Amino acid sequence: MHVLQLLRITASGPLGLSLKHFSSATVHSKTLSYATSTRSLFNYTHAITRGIPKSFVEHSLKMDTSEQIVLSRALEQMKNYIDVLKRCGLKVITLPADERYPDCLFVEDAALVIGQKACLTRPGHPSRRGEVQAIKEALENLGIKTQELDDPSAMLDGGDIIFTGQEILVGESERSNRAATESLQRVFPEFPVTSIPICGMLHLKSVATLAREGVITVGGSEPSQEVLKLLKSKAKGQYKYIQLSHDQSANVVFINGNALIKPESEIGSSDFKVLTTELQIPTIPVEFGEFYKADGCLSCCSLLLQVP
Ligand code: CIR
Repeated sequence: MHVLQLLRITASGPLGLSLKHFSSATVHSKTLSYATSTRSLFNYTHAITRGIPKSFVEHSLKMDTSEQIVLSRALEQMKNYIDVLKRCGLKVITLPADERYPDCLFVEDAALVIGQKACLTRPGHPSRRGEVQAIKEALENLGIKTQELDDPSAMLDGGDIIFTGQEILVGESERSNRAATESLQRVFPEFPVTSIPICGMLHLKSVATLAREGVITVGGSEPSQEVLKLLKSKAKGQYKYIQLSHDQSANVVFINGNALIKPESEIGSSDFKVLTTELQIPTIPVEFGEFYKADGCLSCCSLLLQVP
């Protein structure tokens, strides 16, 4: 019964994948029962993205400033990213760029959306706080209710949040703090909110994501291995963990039965092979090198929504 449900969804997916594509997959039974019970939480209809301001090139926040961003390439990569979102069946709403906010294209950081409820964040870096208003308006225009963090000392970036369907994992980082975790728990009392203290990376999602139902990918650096230990000991749900060599390979976007991953040219053949074989769902490589220069991961440029 579970197998049939999973196959049927995939077979009728927007990419027109065949049953054959899936028939050889061996899916762990725990993962499978989880997949069927939380499936609807990861079926999206819309995505919000945002244009790239010219100020992104010189003024976006960067941990390493040695590599120059090429705007024309970034524009091309964003166009391709949006095309892929559309191929996954999403209607894409692209908000205009705002020159005052060089990092405004990283819309994931401004809200956590689950079903028809959104929690607006309070980005940890002051230069990013003004980005949230446009996201609030866009969400409300789509009929999604927004709530704010109720503690003025809370700091939160969406890049620190992994929603697994079973719980909300929050990286306690330089951008997100314990007050935010506690406040987020009050906004989403229906899910446990679990705090994961991290260091040595920008966001939790810089090194770990939910790559499909019940499966978390994790990077290979030493700080990522610490994250893996904490996830294993603190997360309340049961997950299969896929370990990769490079941190950036671990940021996967799970959309309507597909996994957006980085291409072999950006993550190397070994991680690419692991992702394309072990995830056991269709994988779509998306070039993202220009955004990585400003610490952007694949997930950061879209907010995925279920619009009724
Ligand atoms: C920043 O430092 O805030 C941006 N340059 C990068 C944000 C990336 N956000 C994400 O991956 N969720």
